[in-house]
Amino acid sequence: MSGSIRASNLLHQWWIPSTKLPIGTGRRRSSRLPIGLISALEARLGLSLCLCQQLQTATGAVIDKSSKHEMVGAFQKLPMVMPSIDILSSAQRKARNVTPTKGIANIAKRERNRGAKQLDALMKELAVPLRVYTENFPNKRYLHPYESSLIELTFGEGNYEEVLGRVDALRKRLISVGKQHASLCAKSSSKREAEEQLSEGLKKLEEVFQLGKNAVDDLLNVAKTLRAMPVVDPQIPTLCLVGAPNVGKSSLVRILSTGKPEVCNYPFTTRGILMGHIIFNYERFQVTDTPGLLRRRYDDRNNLEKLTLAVLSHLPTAVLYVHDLSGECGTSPYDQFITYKEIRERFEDHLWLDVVSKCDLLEDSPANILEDDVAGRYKRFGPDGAIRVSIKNEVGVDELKNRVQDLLGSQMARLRAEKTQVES
Ligand SMILES: Nc1nc2c(ncn2[C@@H]2O[C@H](COP(=O)(O)OP(=O)(O)OP(=O)(O)O)[C@@H](O)[C@H]2O)c(=O)[nH]1
Ligand SMILES: [Mg+2]
Repeated sequence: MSGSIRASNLLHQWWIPSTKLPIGTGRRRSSRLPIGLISALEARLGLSLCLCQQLQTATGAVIDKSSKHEMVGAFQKLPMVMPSIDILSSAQRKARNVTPTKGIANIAKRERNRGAKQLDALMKELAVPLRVYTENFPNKRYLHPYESSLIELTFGEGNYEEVLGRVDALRKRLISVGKQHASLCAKSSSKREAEEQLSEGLKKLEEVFQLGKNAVDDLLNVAKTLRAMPVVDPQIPTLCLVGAPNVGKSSLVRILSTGKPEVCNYPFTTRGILMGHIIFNYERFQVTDTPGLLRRRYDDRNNLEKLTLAVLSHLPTAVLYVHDLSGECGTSPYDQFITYKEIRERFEDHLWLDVVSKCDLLEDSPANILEDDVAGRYKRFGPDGAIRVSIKNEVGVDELKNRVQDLLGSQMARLRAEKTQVES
């Protein structure tokens, strides 16, 4: 990240509410969006993410058997970063209050002593908080892979480390300049020279800090962003809604859980991982809504799509895969089929439930053509065993809830078995 500008732009983009998007409204019935338009939308939106935390859970253990429990939840333990302006003013105030060592009768000596001590104090007051930050912000290599992916997809590869590197470089420069000027002051031959050296040293330290202070403010923004990310407890069974953009994932999250993600008739309404909770028989489960997946190679996917894949890769979720066979969503059933096959194969070990959404639109849908191969059957019925749901007409909702409850029950049993295995 080249300095503060990139970081602050990034963080600013972050919160562009999707309601400001140029097309579509929730009331419009039809929006067949061609892939070209979807790409244009993406370009317009940038690849910024909006990670909203609707509900926080206690942090807990990790499914990855090689990881330690406390590895999840690192973002909630980040040190509080003070704005650079506050660090500077507090350091200057404290340094000014430093008095010479008692009992020095000689005026020149006393002034030398005072000057050197004040410069030393200013240097330390500026450098110590920076050391605390660089030592306590986690090294991405030791984070849980989910949190590590969040950092990478959020700030871009290497940018988190780059901000920390700039803070550390500032700390080192402050120490070097502070020591040099304190030493010059201590060597002054007169009271006047000591005063001049002190004033010169204070000015120089302030200059150095002013020059590098953006690094501290960037780190403050990084910390704010990371703390606001959703906390997922991998010990609690989690349902992850996956599917192409605009197929009705968020609508299903709204009826299944406490999560209230935005629902709109355009792709990539959901721009981050959203957490909700679902209670069955006094048992609490997590639900994550994710950004939609388009038919394309991994390298061509945007960071929103990669975020969805990171959840599936690194968290022990059961999948609720949503298919819109009406084509209303803007992605053709065939393209959904191709993406589905890829994701299903890639995450074959996940517990899984397929849902065909918007079934109120299916009867007269042009996608209802008879073809007898796998893709043809998919276009008519969705994957084998898929249940049909319409939020609009309230069809299949009870069955969906029952099947989700069963799925999460199985996920719970699986998590318990894995825990027992790890413990024994
Ligand atoms: N006719 C009909 N429309 C539905 C149904 N469920 C959802 N929709 C509409 O489909 C559109 C997209 O719904 P969302 O829930 O935002 O879809 P999404 O998959 O979360 O979309 P992204 O977050 O953009 O990926 C909205 O206009 C919904 O009102 C349904 O059962 N029937
Ligand atoms: Mg959504």
